Amino acid sequence: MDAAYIPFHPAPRKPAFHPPAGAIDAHCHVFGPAAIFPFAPERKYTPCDAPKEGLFALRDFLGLSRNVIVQATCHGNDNRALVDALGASGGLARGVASVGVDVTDDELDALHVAGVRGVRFNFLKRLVDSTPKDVFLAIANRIARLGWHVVVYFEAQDLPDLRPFLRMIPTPIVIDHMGRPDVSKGVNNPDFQDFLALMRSRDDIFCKVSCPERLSKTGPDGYDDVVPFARLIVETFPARVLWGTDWPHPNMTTHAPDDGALVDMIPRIAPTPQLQEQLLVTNPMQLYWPEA
Ligand code: 0GY
Repeated sequence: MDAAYIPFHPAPRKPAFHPPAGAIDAHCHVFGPAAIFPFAPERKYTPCDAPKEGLFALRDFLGLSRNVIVQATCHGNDNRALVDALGASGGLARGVASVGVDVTDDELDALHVAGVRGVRFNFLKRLVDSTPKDVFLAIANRIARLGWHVVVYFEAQDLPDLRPFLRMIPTPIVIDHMGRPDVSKGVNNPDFQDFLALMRSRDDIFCKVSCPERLSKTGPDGYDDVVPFARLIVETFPARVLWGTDWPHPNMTTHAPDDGALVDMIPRIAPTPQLQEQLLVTNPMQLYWPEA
């Protein structure tokens, strides 16, 4: 583990909010254990182990039912820890993988059988070396036959450059962490208005209203400055929002968020039972368990 790395919260509180039956944590990770699933040599950070047993115990403790496990950059394109967790989940987890353009159709088919339903394209320079957009597009075109989607992680200032690329993606798109707005600027700032325009530009773009702990300047436990952003997205696009814990919260520099406090934000960003059902059950089921 890196010297300054902050491990996940050791004892989150029991949330006061009871998620609806079947609620899905649609953004979380598994790390290692490194002794079995080594981190990638090209990684930009080395986290603490955060194996599947911890993730599944947290799911149950928080009153959640299923997980969408997203391949994190510290494991590169080696999806073995992810596939192992999916296999151990008893059908209660689905995955988003990272693959290179050299992945074979047989490898993609095997990932599908394991429970993978998407690939992630990461544009954060502090997390990955950059990949040319035509390589990402080639991958997107390869996975379209499987009915998968593309998960994209970028920051607000990168959106103008990414817009033509996003227009060309032939599958549904899921955007991580609301496109990382600068929440100190308020919801009317041009960057966030651009993000909303992107959401309006296609009816198959989904948004994770996740990661208040990364975006907030006012901080825990309420992360009050993030609420107006998440709530506006939920109320404007109720059929295209997802929620996730982001456990085990890699690369936090200030604090380890209390996952119970994150669950207790849900009724503030999705204030009605119907919005909560869409956010936590209907929408992620449509993307990850469409057959159910
Ligand atoms: C997140 C956020 C981060 C890390 C990764 O794949 C990753 O390593 O996504 C981050 O550092 O902002 O979604 O886990």
